[in-house]
Amino acid sequence: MSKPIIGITSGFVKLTAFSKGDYCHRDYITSLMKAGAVPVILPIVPGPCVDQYIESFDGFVLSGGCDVNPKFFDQDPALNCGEFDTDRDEAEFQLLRGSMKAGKPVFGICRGLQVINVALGGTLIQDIPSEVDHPIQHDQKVSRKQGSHRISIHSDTELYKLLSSQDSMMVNSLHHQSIDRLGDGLHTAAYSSDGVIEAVDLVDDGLVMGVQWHPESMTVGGDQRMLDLFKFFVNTCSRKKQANLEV
Ligand SMILES: [Mn+2]
Repeated sequence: MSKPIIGITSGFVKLTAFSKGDYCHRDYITSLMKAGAVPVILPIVPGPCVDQYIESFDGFVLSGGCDVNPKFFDQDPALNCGEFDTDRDEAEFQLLRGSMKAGKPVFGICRGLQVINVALGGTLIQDIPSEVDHPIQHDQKVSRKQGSHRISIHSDTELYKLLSSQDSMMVNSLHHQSIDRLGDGLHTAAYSSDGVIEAVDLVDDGLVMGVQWHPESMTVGGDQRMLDLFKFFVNTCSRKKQANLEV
């Protein structure tokens, strides 16, 4: 069977007055290819394009990027909320909900995890340093290829199983927002020592998972367990693709 084709969402960036466009960090591409998929970067525009993406691709990575507009969880922007892109928020909510309906796997990374949570009715901590008691450093100063803080992993999760029953590990950390109240059907798969939720999966599903760290950069840094995470996702996409062909 041919390799699964995975769409990766992008962010809109302005480089100069003459250069602006749709951006996706190369590490997502490299990791998905290493895991056996064909990656495609998706320009993120709300509307009919997204529905066509869902029909055409075998799974989706919701990538990292700017903050989520707090209006989507009924809050005004806190003083330390960063820039947001409302069009991207809406397009990614549409992509997630449509993929769930169509049974296409979704892997949310960093902002992607937060998008999944808000799309399912959850709320976010808009700025960890000002809203969490005794926060650890979630905006690490070392290379994004290496882990900087520890997470604890719940033993009743896919994450625990696919990491060979490890109950803790080191992850990198490049975020200042995180999940506050969980969205419908989500449960916590991992958390850091200050109580910040670092991974979720969708109860009784196995098709939606999200992590707050950046496994794509640790994979490129040579971390085998992070590559296993991508292989798990890509294998899930292959399995679903096969099942859809047989229908
Ligand atoms: Mn973190």
